[in-house]
Amino acid sequence: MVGYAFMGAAHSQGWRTAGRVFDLPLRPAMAAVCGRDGSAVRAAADRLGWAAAETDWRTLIRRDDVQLVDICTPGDSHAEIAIAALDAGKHVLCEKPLANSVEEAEAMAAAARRARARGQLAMVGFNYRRVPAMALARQMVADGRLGTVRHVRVTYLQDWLVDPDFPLTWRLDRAQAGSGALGDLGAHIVDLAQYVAGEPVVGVSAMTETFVRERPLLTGASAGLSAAGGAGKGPVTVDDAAVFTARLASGALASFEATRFAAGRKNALRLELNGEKGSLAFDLERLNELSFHDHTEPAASSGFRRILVTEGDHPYLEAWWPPGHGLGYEHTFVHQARDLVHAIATGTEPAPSFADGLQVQRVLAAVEESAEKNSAYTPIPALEA
Ligand code: SOE
Repeated sequence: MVGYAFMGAAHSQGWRTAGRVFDLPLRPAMAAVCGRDGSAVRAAADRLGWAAAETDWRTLIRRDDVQLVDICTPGDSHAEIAIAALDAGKHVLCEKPLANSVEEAEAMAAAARRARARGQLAMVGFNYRRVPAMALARQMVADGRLGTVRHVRVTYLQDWLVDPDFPLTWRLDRAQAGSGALGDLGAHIVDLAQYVAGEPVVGVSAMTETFVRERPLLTGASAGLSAAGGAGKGPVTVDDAAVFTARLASGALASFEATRFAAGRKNALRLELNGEKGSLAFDLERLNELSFHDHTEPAASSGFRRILVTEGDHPYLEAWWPPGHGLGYEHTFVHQARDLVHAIATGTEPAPSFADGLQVQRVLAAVEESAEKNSAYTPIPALEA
């Protein structure tokens, strides 16, 4: 693994746990973790359960005991590390968004295609696909329970930037993060909407905004989403919020909102789909539940009902707790590790692949282009076959 902060800790949890809960065809061994600061990375290795620590990712990807490289760094290093790791013969898991630009994502998808021919796999870490309720929602849509889907409505709301004195962390620097709420949160909801609806976004009309354009410079390190600022100020070079409407290939209309300015909303990802035969609704803050309205039932007795997604025959739940004993955020990373291990053992293309990550990157770029052109409708180029 490269990187060991918030996402590195979450992925480590996944690698530590997957083989202890699920019956896996291969057993992940946590060989080495890499970071630039020697003593900090050694401490992280001990804390997170990695056997060794490295301070140079180039050394890490050359290790004979490394077969899979998990990239949990800011977006500006994804392309270089992923392409080098694939070229060195390793499988790769890369945190979302795949890259900071479409050009980088194209180069990564091309490297993944070449590596696939040699039997290597590359996957993007869109972990919310691995919430059991989301996998169930996708199944229900695919099984026709909603009929033709007309609307997809998704919001991803956080509030850690409401305070204008929150400092300039790497997430607010375009050079490191690529974009702001758009790439960090918008990427998740674009992927999730497409995954659940089973249809790609084909065009967008967007607005983005940076509400606070200067912030205190960071003093010290930032942990998770918290950080301290000093006296001087610097420019925010990413969006604080992105709002966009979209068309899906099927003709459904979708709306997306990604913001770090929704006071009181900590990690509120909500999704609703409306179809001819029914609707589905989900709220990440109640992630063991899925609401379903069956519109084919008599109106007098129909309405949204709660499906408690904790049954042994719900996705991923065969190996967890008895019904009603729910799961949380961290389990999505366990499921991600499980799915990738299965893909590697069977040699099947993992989902989401780097090609899927590239397609999301094109949607993000189209959102930025549309916002620059006063919300002009901007089509998304289809993936080459
Ligand atoms: C910060 O906004 C963040 O940690 C994202 O980067 C993650 O992808 C998301 O899962 C939670 O919020």
